[in-house]
Amino acid sequence: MRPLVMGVLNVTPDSFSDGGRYLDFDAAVAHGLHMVAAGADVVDVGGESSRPGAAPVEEAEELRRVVPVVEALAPHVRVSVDTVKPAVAEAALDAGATLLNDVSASLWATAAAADAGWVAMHMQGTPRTMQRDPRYDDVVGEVAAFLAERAAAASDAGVREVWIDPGIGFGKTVAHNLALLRALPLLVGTGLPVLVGTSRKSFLGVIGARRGHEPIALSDRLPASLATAAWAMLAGVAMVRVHDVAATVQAAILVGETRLADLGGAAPEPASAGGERPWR
Ligand code: HH2
Repeated sequence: MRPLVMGVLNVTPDSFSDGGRYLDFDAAVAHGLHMVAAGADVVDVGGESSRPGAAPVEEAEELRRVVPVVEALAPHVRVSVDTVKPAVAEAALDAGATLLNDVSASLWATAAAADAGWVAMHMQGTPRTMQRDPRYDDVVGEVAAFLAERAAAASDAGVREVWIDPGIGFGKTVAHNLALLRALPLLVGTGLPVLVGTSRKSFLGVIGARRGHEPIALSDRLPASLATAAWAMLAGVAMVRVHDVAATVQAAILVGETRLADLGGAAPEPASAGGERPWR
């Protein structure tokens, strides 16, 4: 069984990678369907950029961007909605989304009310200011404790499918991102399904550049994106969030086969006794 691939669909003018390309309804739906054809297990629809420095979007505008696209894609694929606004989350879940991707890790009550899955992502600060001077005493310990606390709150509130995500690039330096990637086995060890998004993020451009060379341009970060996705999947994460679906699905299939070979052909068991885990 291979790890899952979540395709990014930003219906925004200003997302850091695909901003402006899918703001139009027809272009957004076509790209969503293209990712489905390429093997995406989930399409993550967002109407507000969370890149560093991004300006907030009015609720009415975010609803206008997101809801029709969710409605059009939901018959074809599992749709998640990437929002921090309860009203947008409710409308998208009503329109057919079944997973709430919450970078604020605060909307679990909304997920519980709709009986939807919920992703708790860690972020230090807000998108507008988060990259100014992120600091931690112990980045891995603090992120893991935060996610465990939010996941427990969501479970107590009745959310039956809780995901955790360390929030690569959200209030983190290059060193913080690397420490969290190295520590993925620890998050996987909680028994909760882990989601990770490294795709095209700027730290890849810094680390992947050869000594003395300029950081790698956004359009050239596929190899580094695949390398980190493969590492995350080998570390046991259940899903990666990516822009380049076809290439990542190919990597996910290979990782899935490798995981099985490691175990002598036996399917991996969940780390905790949590009942059925449909995402595995
Ligand atoms: N990263 C981004 C947005 N949403 N959600 C989760 N769970 N994990 C992530 O790492 C994550 C996320 C940022 O990427 P993108 O959507 O491409 O850009 P923007 O926020 O500019 O729209």
